[in-house]
Amino acid sequence: MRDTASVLHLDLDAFFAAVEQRDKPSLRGKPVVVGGTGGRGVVATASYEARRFGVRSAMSTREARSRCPHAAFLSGRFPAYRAASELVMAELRAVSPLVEPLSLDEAFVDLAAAGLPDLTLPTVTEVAQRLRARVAEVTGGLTASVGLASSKFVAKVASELDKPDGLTVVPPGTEQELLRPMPARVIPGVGPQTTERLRRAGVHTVADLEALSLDELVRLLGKAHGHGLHAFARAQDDRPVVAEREAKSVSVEGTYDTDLTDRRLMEGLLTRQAGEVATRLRAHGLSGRTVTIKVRLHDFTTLSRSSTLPSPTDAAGVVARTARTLLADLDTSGGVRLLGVGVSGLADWVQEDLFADDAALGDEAADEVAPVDLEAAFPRRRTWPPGADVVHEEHGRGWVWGSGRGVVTVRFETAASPSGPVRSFAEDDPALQRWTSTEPDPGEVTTQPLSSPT
Ligand code: TTP
Ligand code: MG
Ligand code: MG
Repeated sequence: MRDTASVLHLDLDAFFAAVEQRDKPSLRGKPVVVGGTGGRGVVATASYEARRFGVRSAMSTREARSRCPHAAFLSGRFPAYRAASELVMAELRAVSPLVEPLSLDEAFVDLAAAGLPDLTLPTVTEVAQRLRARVAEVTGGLTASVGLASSKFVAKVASELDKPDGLTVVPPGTEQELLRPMPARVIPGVGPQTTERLRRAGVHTVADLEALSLDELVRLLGKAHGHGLHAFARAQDDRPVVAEREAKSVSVEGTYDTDLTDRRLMEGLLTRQAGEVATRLRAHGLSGRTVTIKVRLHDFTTLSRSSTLPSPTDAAGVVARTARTLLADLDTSGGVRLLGVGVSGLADWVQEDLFADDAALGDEAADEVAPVDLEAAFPRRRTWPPGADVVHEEHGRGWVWGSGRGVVTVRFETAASPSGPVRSFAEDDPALQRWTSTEPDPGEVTTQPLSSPT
């Protein structure tokens, strides 16, 4: 832990929903829910107006609709979120070379590496306020909340305290005072399981945790976890801000006594392994963008292939499908002795299946997964998902307000226009087209070989 409040944590407010409100003037100040809009869809995020009705991330969209029926339910525009994220990260890197992104909307910045004249509270506070203003400026009005503290742990806790659009500075020396009344789950690595185990031991707050001896904690939670929690409970955290996060991954593999030759069997095994990987990801509250398969052939040649998804996933189905697609490209006719699936590029937030209504794979990639009935299992992307950008020959740019029964309703407005009018068209009206920026489509999957045969 340092003696200056020079670790900055920034997190955008209601990120996906805020981007939607920026680009759809009629939704500003209104409840907006972004996520899967189909029957089994899950909420990715909700605007603060919708949160007032109890709508939360990871809630089923069905539940969200019943709590806030008048909200706009949008299916999400990943390219727009990625573009906004890139602008924000560039602003952070202009402040300090040491920036550690945690997800699209969140990063640590080490102000000790920023070349500031000093690291006193007034200096770092001013840097943080200027940064918040710059973020709003370059993104066209997105707000960010910031925490400043002497460690990553406390900076991250602090950025949550005055959300949205807030700044919390924790003066060095006051960390424990701040943490003690908080629930134990604010500590990194204390997920639902640990929280439950601690609860049964009568531990609810950080102060309760601090009262346990190292021995007691190790007995309760094991050596590594126990030591970690003992330190965190005392606000001790020396983790450095690292610009390139090490490539963490979660993987499962199996070696087989007899060489596998049946393609369907291999696909079945990969599917089961993908399920185990997804379970582990969920257990740690993680998600990742890169799916890798490892295949060792009868002659011990080891191949790995990976594919990067447009957004992080912890969904068994998405991992399994991607793994099977990767397998389809390999010649395994001579037999296989080892198979494995891994997910890397991990983010510490869960991208619930935001695009659950759309096929997560591009059509081309999906076509390669031969043995299952694809159309039934993963229907192709709908043409007019709510919230999608469109352009009409006569009326110009707008977004899909709703569709069904052969009719698409569009609101004609953009970030730069006033709130615009609504008009309906036939679904197959050639004058109406999906509008895409130069960014790749959310359905796109890029495939690149990780390594050649070894
Ligand atoms: P968060 O920063 O956790 O949430 P938020 O920015 O929407 O709201 P807050 O003001 O509380 O920070 O996540 C950033 C984005 O990540 C969020 O806008 C949508 C996406 N996300 C999911 O897709 N699934 C999830 O379960 C969560 C938590 C976030
Ligand atoms: Mg956020
Ligand atoms: Mg975040």
